[in-house]
Amino acid sequence: MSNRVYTPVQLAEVLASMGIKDQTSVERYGSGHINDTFKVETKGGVRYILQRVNTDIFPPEMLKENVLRVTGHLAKKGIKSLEVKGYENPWRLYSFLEGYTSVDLVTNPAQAELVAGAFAKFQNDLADLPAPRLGEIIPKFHNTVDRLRLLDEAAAADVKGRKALVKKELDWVDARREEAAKIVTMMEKGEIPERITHNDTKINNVMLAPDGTNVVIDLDTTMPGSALYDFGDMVRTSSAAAAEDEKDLSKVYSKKEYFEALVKGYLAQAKFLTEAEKANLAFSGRLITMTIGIRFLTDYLAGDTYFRTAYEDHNLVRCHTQFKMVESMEAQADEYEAIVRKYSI
Ligand code: ADP
Ligand code: GN1
Ligand code: MG
Repeated sequence: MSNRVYTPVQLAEVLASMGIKDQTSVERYGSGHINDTFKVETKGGVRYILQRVNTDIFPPEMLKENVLRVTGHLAKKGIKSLEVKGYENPWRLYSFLEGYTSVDLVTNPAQAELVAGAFAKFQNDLADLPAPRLGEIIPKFHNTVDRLRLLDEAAAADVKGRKALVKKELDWVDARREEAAKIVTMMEKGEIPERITHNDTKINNVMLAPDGTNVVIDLDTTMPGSALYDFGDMVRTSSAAAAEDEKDLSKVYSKKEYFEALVKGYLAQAKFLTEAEKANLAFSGRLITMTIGIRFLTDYLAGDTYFRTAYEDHNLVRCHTQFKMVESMEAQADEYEAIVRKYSI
């Protein structure tokens, strides 16, 4: 969790180190859970995004190299991406994407279709990144088996005495352990290919413009992974009827029409997918949503050290929405499989 407080003097020093001296305001910005993000306004009217990378989570030098390689590759191909204006670890400065906005919740199917197409194109745009292999920023990031191991460790340690409060949630997880290894095992056997993937395909990591253009941002977890994890995380966030931390669970479910739009948008662009990948698209939504739910539960048990929280039970509330989303996807599993088949032909 990063709830650090910075003085105006500290922020001014950071900006000065990157050549910016005419700022008129530097304000907290966005709703990300990991990094510290600021919007910088200047006298000349040019705006920037200043970010302090969370170095408890990211190895800063590897991250810098990955981000520079990815943005450099996209720029060379003429693809609009984040523009790095300064990078002095752990701080970096991006040009502000003027005219683009991000949303935390999809409000119509067209938006879901667009987001899915954007992430598919992003994967395609990076498929020809020259060697060497991109650094594995957070090893086993979406490895559900390993996430279960970490949950078990946190439950055993029970540092905050919260285990007794989450018996129901732990039982919920236990009932679903069998499915956890499926994609990991298929990747190990070479049945599902490794690709360069974004790994955090939350809806608010695509900036949208009114003319329908978009820019994929938050490149910190771009690394070798599986297309299925990217698609699954889209289903988690872009088929959701309510926010990730909605307390009224009756409002939380996976919307079939948004799921269909995601499949349509993704398959229209992701021509590179193999049959094995297509066959697991619907499953990936359930798996990744469960995995993120497990991560929220783990952080709750560990005392809220990873995700930024705004109140005592924030991580538990987030865990509940994720588990409810999984239940909703489970209830619609046959329909979701049929939708994937419809667009796979
Ligand atoms: P985090 O890793 O904490 O999620 P992000 O890089 O996603 O941080 O940034 C948080 C939010 O800041 C984004 O959701 C987006 O709204 C905004 N943002 C990030 N980069 C830019 C940019 N270059 N221009 C405009 N807004 C941005
Ligand atoms: C974090 O940084 P942000 O808010 O885009 C997290 C993702 C989770 C997400 C849950 C590096 O993403 O993996 O899915 O929160 N990022 C990292 O909202 O752990
Ligand atoms: Mg983000």
